[in-house]
Amino acid sequence: MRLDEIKISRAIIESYTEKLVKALDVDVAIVGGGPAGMVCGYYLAKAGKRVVLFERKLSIGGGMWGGWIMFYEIVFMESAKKILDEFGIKVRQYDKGYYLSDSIETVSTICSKAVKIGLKIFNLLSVEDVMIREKRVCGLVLNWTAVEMANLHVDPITMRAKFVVDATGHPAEVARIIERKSGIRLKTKSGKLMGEQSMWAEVGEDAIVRNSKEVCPGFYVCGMCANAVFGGPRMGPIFGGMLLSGRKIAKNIISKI
Ligand code: 48F
Repeated sequence: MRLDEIKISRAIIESYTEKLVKALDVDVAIVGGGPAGMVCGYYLAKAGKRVVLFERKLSIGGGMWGGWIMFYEIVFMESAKKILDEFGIKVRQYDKGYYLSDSIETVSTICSKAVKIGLKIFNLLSVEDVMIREKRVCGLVLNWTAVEMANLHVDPITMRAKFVVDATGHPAEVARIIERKSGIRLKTKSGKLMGEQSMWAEVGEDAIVRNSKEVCPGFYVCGMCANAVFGGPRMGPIFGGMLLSGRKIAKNIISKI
C-alpha cells in the first residue's frame, strides 16, 4: 500500500475538527490539566457528563511531573489513598499516614484513565477570557497557545458550558479574568481574590478541599487555585488535597446537572 500525505492530513483535519465542534457546547469545561483538573474531569466523565479540559501546554500533568525539586516522588495522606487505589496507582507507605507514589506513573495513569473513560482533553489551547450572560459564567474564550506566545493579533474561539472549573493552579487565571472584567462579586470574604498564603502543608491540605467550591454562578475552583481564590497556604510536594478537591468539585457539579 502506498502512503498518501494528503490522506494523512485530511484524516487529522476531519477527526480533530469533529472533536473540536463537539467541544463547543458541553456540560462542563475545565481549565488546566494538572492533577486537580484531571481528577475532576475523570469523575465527571465517569458519571456520563460531557466534559472537556483545556490545557495550555503540550503535556498535561501540571506541577505533578516534577515531584519535589525534580525528585519524581510525591507524598499523599491516608484520605487520598483511596483515589490512587481506584486509579490502580502503586502506593508505598513511608510511615504512618505518609504514602509515596511515583509522579510519572501517577500523572500518566490518571491521564490515561480519564481519557479512556470519556474526558476530552485539548492541549495547546489557552483560556484568555470567559463568556458571561446574566451574571452567570457560561463559557470560555480560547486561543492557540502558540498565538498567545507569539503575541499575534488573531481572534479567539468561544465555547459554551453549563459549568466552568478553574484548575489553573497557583495563578488562578480564570478567576482573575472574572474578577477583573465581570463586576460580579465573588463568594470570598472580600468579594475579590484573597490570594495564596505561605507554605504550610498541614493547613493547606485541608483548606484546599474546603475552598474547592462555587465562586460565582456557573464557576467553580479546584486544586491550588482554590487556595489562591479563597486564601489558603501552598503546600509543596504533597498532592492528596489536589485529588480530593478535584473529586469534590466533580461531585458538586454532578449533583447540579
Ligand atoms: O499547576 P497545576 O499542577 O495545578 P493543580 O492541579 O496542582 C497544583 C500542584 O501541581 C502544585 C502544588 C502541590 O502542592 O502546589 O503546584 O492545582 O496545573 C495547572 C495547569 O493549568 C494550566 C497549566 O499549564 C497547568 O498545566 N493552565 C494555566 N493557565 C491556563 C492553563 C490557561 N489560561 N489556559 C489553559 N491552561
